[in-house]
Amino acid sequence: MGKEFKRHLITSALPYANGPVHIGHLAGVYVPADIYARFLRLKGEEVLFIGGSDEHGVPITIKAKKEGCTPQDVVDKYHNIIKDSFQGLGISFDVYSRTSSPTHHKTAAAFFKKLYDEGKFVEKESEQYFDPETNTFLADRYITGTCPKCGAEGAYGDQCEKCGSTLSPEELINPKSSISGGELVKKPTKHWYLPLDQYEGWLKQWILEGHKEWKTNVYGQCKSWIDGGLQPRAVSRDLDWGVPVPVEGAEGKVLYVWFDAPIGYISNTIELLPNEWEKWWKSEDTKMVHFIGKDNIVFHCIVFPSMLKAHGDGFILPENVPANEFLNLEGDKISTSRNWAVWLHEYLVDFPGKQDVLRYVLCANAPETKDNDFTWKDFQTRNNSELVAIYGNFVNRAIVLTHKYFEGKVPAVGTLTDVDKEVLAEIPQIKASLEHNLSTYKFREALKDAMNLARLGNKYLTETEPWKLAKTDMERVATILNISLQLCANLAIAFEPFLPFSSEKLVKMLNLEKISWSEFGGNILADGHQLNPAELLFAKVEDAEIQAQIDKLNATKAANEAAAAEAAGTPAPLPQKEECTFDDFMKMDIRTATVLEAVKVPKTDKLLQLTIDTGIDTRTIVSGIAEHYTPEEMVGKQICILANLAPRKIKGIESRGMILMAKDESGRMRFVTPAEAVDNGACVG
Ligand code: B3M
Ligand code: ZN
Repeated sequence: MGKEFKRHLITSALPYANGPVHIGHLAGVYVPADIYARFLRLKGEEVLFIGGSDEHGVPITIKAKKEGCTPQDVVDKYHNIIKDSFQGLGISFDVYSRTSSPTHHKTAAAFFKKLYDEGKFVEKESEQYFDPETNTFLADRYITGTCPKCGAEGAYGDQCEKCGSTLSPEELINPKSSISGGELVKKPTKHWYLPLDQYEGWLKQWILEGHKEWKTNVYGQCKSWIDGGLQPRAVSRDLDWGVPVPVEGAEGKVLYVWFDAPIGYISNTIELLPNEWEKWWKSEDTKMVHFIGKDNIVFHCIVFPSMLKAHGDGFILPENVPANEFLNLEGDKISTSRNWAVWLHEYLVDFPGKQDVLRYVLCANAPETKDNDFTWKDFQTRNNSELVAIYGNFVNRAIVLTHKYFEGKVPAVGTLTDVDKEVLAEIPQIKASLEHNLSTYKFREALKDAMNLARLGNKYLTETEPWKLAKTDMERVATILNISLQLCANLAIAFEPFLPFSSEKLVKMLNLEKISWSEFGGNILADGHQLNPAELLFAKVEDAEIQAQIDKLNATKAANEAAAAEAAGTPAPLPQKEECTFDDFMKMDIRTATVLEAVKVPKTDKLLQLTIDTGIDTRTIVSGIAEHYTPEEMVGKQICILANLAPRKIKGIESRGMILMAKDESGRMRFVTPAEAVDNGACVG
């Protein structure tokens, strides 16, 4: 399988610090990267796993404007939320820093300066939109106007959110500044461009010839970019938030966020290992792998490598970029702006101690080859019928029975039967498959392998039934439990990259010091080894927990629909009221009745005084429906009333009950009537 490397540099995309991390980020980038890093560490490899927040770029400045704070406040807030939640999920970064750090500013500026000094950039002046009121050039996002494609108002200079078209500010009809609301003028401004066209031949060689083994989605995107012809890319922007362009005459200009962010991988290495970072970045013995989502492919496969190549100085290039597709949520695209997401920091609060369940489900459903869907029902099923029923159940039975029959000491094996031998022979086979899949970034398949090992154990115990043999054949029981416990120890290793919290628990139960990949495949526990008491590895996820999450999403959906309807000028129905109990409902005496007489209440516009036959009596009800019905329209109508509403005096008239009316958001009111005539006094409910 190609070259042997001495060490592994693993990077994972630096999330923008303008919002928290959600399950889409996790499934696409951080869970697979962490699995890979943990696997290699378990194998005893030298590993460096780099993470950090991407704290520059226009979205952060927009967020700051919206929230009325500084960009620094925004990134401080989200950097901490993101960092803590990653830690909570066991993402095992060796360093998690940020691109607003002084080390990064210094590193990124020096990188730019070297390319600048060596004439690697092309300087170009172009006409850009300028807002005279705020005296600034505007980033595409700050320019709004009418969409040329669908005619929607409020389209951005880079995209119309209504029809999804990618736009350039030039295409917008009647472009305005979204900051001042004012007219824009065009003004010349100078920027530096990385001439990607000059790297085309080299990229062709390196990727299209040299990396045919890359995932088809990644290779395909690279090929279509390169075949389409590469253009010079601006690497600076007129903006006041970012790394200042470190050359004279560049006041008010910063490095383009996609120029500085990947350098963040280098800066974060320098921050952690100021004296040793070069061996990670400049040695052919280092294997670098970038974990990213599909929207970042061009930057990691084409732009950043071209930057590294331009820099010279022996920077290595990625050996692989196993980018993933996207994860959807309950059939809908995950969206930060629509709050359609499961946020990691909220999950950790809602499901304490269940980090591994999320890791498991996200890996099992990882969008490795196509977009995939996360549903809460699937989350529950995978937990209850896989983690609890197979893995957890097996481990629990093996350890509990050992305590029951052998005082928690690993019993020695006796004569092995064919069944025993078959089970033992399967362990190294599963290991080989697992190792192959992990090494080739097929994490879903790898997780299946690990689960197959648990299935093997579960099936073995179910078939051999040691609890029955305990009455007659203790030697056989000893053999079965020894083999089962060896399987448990192997499972702790096999699952460690995926489910580190559970492996740690299992290692404790098995009273092991440390586990390593090299032990995987054979006997790990010595005869007579003392186990600790059994604990449950996984707990069931109850229907109510799932319902609570679904309710939360439904509330989001309702809020989004209301906002969309409001924007479109059609008011949406009111959201559902607070829950009431069955008993609350049963207290209400709702019944059918017929209007006998109706008159307007004098000196009012809204009130009718109605005489009603309720089936149990004849009574007066005053109702605010005069704007919707004339007295004549009401007479003879069968209606529904709340009969036991406490009597109230309205305009001096005692009203006993209330007429049930349906009122829509436009304010129109209609009384509620049975579909067909029924006796007066029939109870509704
Ligand atoms: N912040 C984009 C993203 O989160 C970007 C990644 C930078 S990696 C150097 O999708
Ligand atoms: Zn549009």
